[in-house]
Amino acid sequence: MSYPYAYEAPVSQTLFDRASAVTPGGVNSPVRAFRAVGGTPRFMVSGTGPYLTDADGREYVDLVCSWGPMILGHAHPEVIAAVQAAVTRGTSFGTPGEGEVELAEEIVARVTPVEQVRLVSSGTEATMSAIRLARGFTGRAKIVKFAGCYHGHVDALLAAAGSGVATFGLPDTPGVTGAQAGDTIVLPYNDLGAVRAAFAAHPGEIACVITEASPGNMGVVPPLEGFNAGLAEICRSDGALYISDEVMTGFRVSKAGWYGIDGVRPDLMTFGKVMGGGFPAAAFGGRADVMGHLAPAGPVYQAGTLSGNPVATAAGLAQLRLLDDAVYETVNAVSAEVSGLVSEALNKEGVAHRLQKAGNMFSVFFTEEAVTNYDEAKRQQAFRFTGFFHAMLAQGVYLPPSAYEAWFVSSAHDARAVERIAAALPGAARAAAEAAE
Ligand code: KE4
Repeated sequence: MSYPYAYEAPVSQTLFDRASAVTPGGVNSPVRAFRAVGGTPRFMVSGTGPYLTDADGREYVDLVCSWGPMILGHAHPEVIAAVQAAVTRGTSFGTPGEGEVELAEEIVARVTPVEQVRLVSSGTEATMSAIRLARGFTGRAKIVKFAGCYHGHVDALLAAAGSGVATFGLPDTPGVTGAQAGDTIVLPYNDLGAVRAAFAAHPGEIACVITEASPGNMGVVPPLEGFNAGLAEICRSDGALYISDEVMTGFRVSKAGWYGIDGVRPDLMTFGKVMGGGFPAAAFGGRADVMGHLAPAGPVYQAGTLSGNPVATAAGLAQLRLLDDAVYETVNAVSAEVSGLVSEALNKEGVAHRLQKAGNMFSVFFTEEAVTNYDEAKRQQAFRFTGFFHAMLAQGVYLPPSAYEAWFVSSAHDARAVERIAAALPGAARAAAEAAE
């Protein structure tokens, strides 16, 4: 099948060769390197609305949206204007500023469990700080996370499951020591029995459970009915803190993130992506009595040179203030339309798949079984995603370059963009059908 774009991307390849000479793997974040799907990572030069344009001058409909932040589409004029106004007043003062107060007030107003919030510069900082705060508040060392959930590159959270259900984590990457992973218990997702067993094995010793509010980092694997509520109850009865990581879902799946969907009240929450409007801004927050333990109010140290940066907070505030009910209705509708088209195309080619959604986030697993945890996710025929990905890329649709990521749309994905996606799907579904391991 001939496609509008050749497989080769010569200018991106030249840039990738240059990047690889000075940056490990040629990228500043591993998933961008296309290692899971092969081929040349596309070096993007601009974005507007639902579109990205790469260094070879090729335009794509973007279904990554910078891994979630660009919910209004790229270069939204009102976000750009807010940034332009802020940047002309200076870029960083290292002092408190009104913008960070306004952004904090916006988060507190939207998400009821957040009584106090601290701004940071990345989701990793947010989860790292929340874990430290939970340990400092409870005086306990152990933490629970779930296999397949990603919370940023925090040492204690880069742990793989130990040998048994309630045994301690093993380092999941070189550089993380046994001591750093040794207090982390890694459990199967969506398994409250395993959580109860871990707490029974370590009563009064677990500082917190951290979970993605609705996981998107193993592909989209929503919590089963009652799972998050069960976590909150188990934590409450043992005196541990329930941390809901909403870096991906926060302000994306509703005005109040996943909390706005399931209403389960965490003790602490983490945010990022959408709240930064495309700039490095993230946050963690929750119960005032817990947050009050943070320096300088309390003894748990946490800090950041660019925390609450005036330009980043201007971008985040501008974006959040534009995210009204109408925008969420649009994003939800576009997501439903696109995901429906994907499934329809794969069904026409007889490709076994599970389309899984969490609000307006979705992803495709090439398997017939429902995917409720990471082991089940890994049983999919991921080689079919590779063929599907490259067929879409060659037709001008940019998917996440991994079968284990969420797909994202924006309110800027209009009928023309959806038509472009629909036109590319038959060829991609055929490529998935014809793919061989
Ligand atoms: P950052 O440190 O990348 O800002 O956030 C870490 C993080 C924390 N929690 C959740 C639920 C997340 O999804 C993330 C980051 N997500 C990935 C996408 N799977 C970011 C993309 C990347 O690593 O390049």
